[in-house]
Amino acid sequence: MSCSSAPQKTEKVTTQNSNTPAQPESNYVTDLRITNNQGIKTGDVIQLAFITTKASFPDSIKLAMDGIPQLTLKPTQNTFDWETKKVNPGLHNILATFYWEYPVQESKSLQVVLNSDIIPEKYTYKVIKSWTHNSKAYTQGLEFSNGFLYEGTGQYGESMLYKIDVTTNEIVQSLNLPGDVFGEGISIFNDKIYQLTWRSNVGYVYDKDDFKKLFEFNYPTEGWGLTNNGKELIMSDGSENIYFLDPEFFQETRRIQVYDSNGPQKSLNELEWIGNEIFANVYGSDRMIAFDPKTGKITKDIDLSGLLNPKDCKGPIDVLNGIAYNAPAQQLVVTGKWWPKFFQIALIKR
Ligand SMILES: [Ca+2]
Repeated sequence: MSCSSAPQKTEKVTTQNSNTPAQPESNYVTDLRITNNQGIKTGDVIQLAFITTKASFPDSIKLAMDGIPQLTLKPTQNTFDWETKKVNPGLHNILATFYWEYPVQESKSLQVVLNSDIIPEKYTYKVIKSWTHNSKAYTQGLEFSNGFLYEGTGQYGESMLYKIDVTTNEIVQSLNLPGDVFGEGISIFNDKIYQLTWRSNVGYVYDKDDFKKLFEFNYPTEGWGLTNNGKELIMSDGSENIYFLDPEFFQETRRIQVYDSNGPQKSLNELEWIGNEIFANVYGSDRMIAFDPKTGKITKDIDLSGLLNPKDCKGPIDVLNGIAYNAPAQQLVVTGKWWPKFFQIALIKR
């Protein structure tokens, strides 16, 4: 076995360590730009051009995206191409390092937005059945566990967590949140219930059986939707970002940016892991989307408009929010904030 068969580490480009001698920095590159910077999709070629004050070209150029090396080339002209095959969609930071006669070098940074190369499939729905939902529930989180439906609600002074026996539609366990927090998404993992709050940067972990609070955790963003994949908690914050979090210490392990072929999908709200995809409500709309948890590329665009019949709406109604999937029974249930009904639906491809 040769030395070269040792596993290769992913090399991160880091800023220079103060213990290593500084490389002489040059200032020859006056411009570096992307010349096709409109609607670039993952897998497309990015065309770059640079201008220098020197008559010769640099010995080499190395490109890194978000700290990960991507490309090394020996330029023979002031333009070059970069294929973006394995990169996820989203806003990325590019660092280009130009190497002149050793050890002279200089770096230039710029940003690029890559849209998804997938056009989402369009879906509509049919209602399998509907039943009463608490029209005072400002639904923020919805999840099945062992056939029970758990709901987390929002509003200051009114936020709750409760457990519904779906055979009787009765609340069998409930908890009021402190009056100064606005409850958000919930998810159940390892017999614990996790519940986010909107702008308090605090989340709660409860014992699933008795709703006893076990501990609190903190996070730097707003809290919106929450789900899990059996290993990680997965959180939205109202932007296009989805954060994967270690459930023990609630540290971010990675993130994706949710994009379709036209750009970012912001306002991602309640979440649900279904199969190998994450489903999400889009805040303020009747749309639900599904996206690939590895890449953030949107795969399904689901139009849920028309679910509520106006004659069912006796009080105030807010937006569609709340997705729960009962995997053993293959039941997909949705509702909305202050909606009078739950709906079990089936998705229909258009
Ligand atoms: Ca959910």
